[in-house]
This record gives sequence, structure tokens and C-alpha cells, in this order.
Amino acid sequence: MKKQGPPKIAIIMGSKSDYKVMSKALEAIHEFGLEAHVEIVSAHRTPLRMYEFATHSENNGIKVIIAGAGGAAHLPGMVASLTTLPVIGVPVNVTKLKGLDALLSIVQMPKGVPVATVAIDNAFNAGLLAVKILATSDAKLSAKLFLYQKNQSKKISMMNREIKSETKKNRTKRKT
Ligand code: C2R
Repeated sequence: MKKQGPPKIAIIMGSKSDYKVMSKALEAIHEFGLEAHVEIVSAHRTPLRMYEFATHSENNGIKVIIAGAGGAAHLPGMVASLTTLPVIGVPVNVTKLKGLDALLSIVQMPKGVPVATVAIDNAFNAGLLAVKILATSDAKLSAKLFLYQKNQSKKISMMNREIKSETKKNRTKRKT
């Protein structure tokens, strides 16, 4: 098998307690035969480690960063302010506010410091988006994404056939 070299995607999270949610990003990335660098980094609890991570990631071969955090989720925005790499934020549902706090902390970035934000706990989409970003300069990856999307539309066609046959069955049941 061809060697891949160092991972181009980094997945970081504020705490180990985010891993259950954030592992879905890894799942999406693995579906495309890619690997990711995974690390716990916190803007609040380990600011210097976060600075080191963000300022060195480009030199370490990273092309896109996925950052997940719950509550006062400053990690994605702070990392975005320290690097020119694209950052995808994942709001994690961990508090009594059910992820709305994290969503607003991540999505409401000031002009000039964008963070691409996915839905609460939807780390899978973050993984997929990271793959799409890499695919803009990788024809093989782009072809894999095309097949993935084609497969999804096949699944919907199947669901439509199932729904049609179920409604038909119900109609005949009502008539008899
Ligand atoms: P613990 O379970 O460790 O108490 O963490 C984490 O992402 C986690 O969801 C609770 C929550 O705190 C979040 N956290 C942040 C940051 N660091 C940790 N939001 C940060 O720097 O933004």
C-alpha cells in the first residue's frame, strides 16, 4: 500500500470528555482512507499548548483543523486567530444549555476570523468537510467524494421506492 505521509487533518478537542462526539470526525476521515492527528488542547486550560499547536500545525504538514469544544467553546476561534489554516468548529453538547452555548461561542466569530461551524455534535460532517477541503487539490479524493455522494442519492431513491410501496399498501388496506 502507498505510504500516506504525515496526516493533513488535525482533530483537536478541549477535553477527553469530547472524544465520544469527536471520534465521528475520525470515522468520516477513515471512510476515505485518510488519517488524522488527534490531540487534546484547551484554550482555557492549556493556552500555551494551544499556541504551540496552532502556530506549528502548518509547518507540521496540517492543511485543515477540526476543533471541538463544549460550553464556553473558545478553542476553535482562538486557534483560527493564530493560523492561516481553515478551522472547522464542532459545538459539543456537554452542559445544561445542550450545546447552544458552544454553538454560539463558535459560530458568532467577529469579522476577519472565520470558523466554519457544523451542527451541535455533528463531528462527522466536520470530518467530511475536511476531506472536501483536501479534495480541492486531490483528484483521487475528489473522485471518492463523488462516489460517496452518488451512493447517498441512491439511498434516497431506495427510500422513495419504499415509501411509495408502503403508501400504496396502506391505500389498498383502507379500500378493503
Ligand atoms: P471537562 O469534561 O474536562 O470538564 O470539559 C471541553 O471542550 C468540554 O466540552 C468540559 C468541557 O469544557 C470544554 N473546554 C472548552 C475549552 N477547553 C475545554 N470549551 C476551550 O478552550 O474552549
